[in-house]
Amino acid sequence: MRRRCREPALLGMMAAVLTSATCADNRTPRPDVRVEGAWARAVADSDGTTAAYMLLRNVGDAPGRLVGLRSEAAREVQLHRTTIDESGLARMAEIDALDIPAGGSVELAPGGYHLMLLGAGPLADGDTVRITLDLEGSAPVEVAAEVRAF
Ligand SMILES: [Cu+2]
Repeated sequence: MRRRCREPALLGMMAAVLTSATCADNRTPRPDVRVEGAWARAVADSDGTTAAYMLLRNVGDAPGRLVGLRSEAAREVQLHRTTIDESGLARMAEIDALDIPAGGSVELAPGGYHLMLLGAGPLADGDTVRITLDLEGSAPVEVAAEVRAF
């Protein structure tokens, strides 16, 4: 249930306090996903494959869900997860979505979750790759990932 908040300046002090309390109680919980420390690995090929990493922090009060990815710098961007199998080999697989808990964060880092950029490059140290994250229940987030050569 949503209720419109009235302009507190038009009301008395007591009414303003009551109004803001009412608005806070009835506000629809929303995810608010912020991105920190985004970077992508350099790639020499013009039609190469590379990975991007970042911290996804949800400062909102509802769970966030990453459901789509796109970039003008790549033909396709996929969400991947790396796991180690019984023989110690690293394998990665595409996953459909990634949940970011309310008030929590998920790290995309080498050896774990990452974004896979297919049909990307060349990307050199110091370049910037722009990636758009599509999230359920909130506006898309634009990410500027710094390209690093390591
Ligand atoms: Cu991958």
